[in-house]
Amino acid sequence: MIRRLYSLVFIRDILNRKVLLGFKKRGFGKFKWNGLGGKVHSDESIIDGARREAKEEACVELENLKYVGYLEFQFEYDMNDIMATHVFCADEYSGEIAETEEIRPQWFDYDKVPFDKMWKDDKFWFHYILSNKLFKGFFLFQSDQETITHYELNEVDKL
Ligand code: 6U4
Ligand code: NA
Ligand code: NA
Repeated sequence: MIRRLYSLVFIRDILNRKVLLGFKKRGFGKFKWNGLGGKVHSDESIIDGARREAKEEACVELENLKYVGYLEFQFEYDMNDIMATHVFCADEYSGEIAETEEIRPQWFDYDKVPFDKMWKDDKFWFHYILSNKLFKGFFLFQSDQETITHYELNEVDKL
């Protein structure tokens, strides 16, 4: 079993109760709304990878990332591979959020998160993002990347 490291970052505007999502224009998860993020490179820490992806995908610089969740994704087309995804939140940023070749970023009200256009697991755990709770989960998808065959999800005290 190979666990590949990924980051997933949600920028929150706590005051206005909005969260930043990115519409993925290409690659894995194309045409879905999701957090920013991607593969962690072998020469960087997970948190540095999260920071780098936020900058590459939406042109934002993040200082204080909070580690909020750990999710494992597995797809039936390759049972040897697990996407070990470390989830972060950021409540401040510098620079100007901008669209890139990979991502079209947009703010969503907490109560208007477009779950029908996101990965199917997101509606299970997104409330943790909005309520500052730590979580761990595992989701097994069928090869269509749409159907969840099995999942486990828990709030945790520490990650
Ligand atoms: P490239 O284009 O190869 O450089 P990179 O940006 O490094 O890609 P990418 O975008 O393929 O990596 O990483 C996948 C992203 O999708 C990570 O942020 C993790 C996230 N992800 C994968 N499966 C997911 C799922 N089921 N639910 C979810 N996010 C998922 O919410
Ligand atoms: Na990415
Ligand atoms: Na990327």
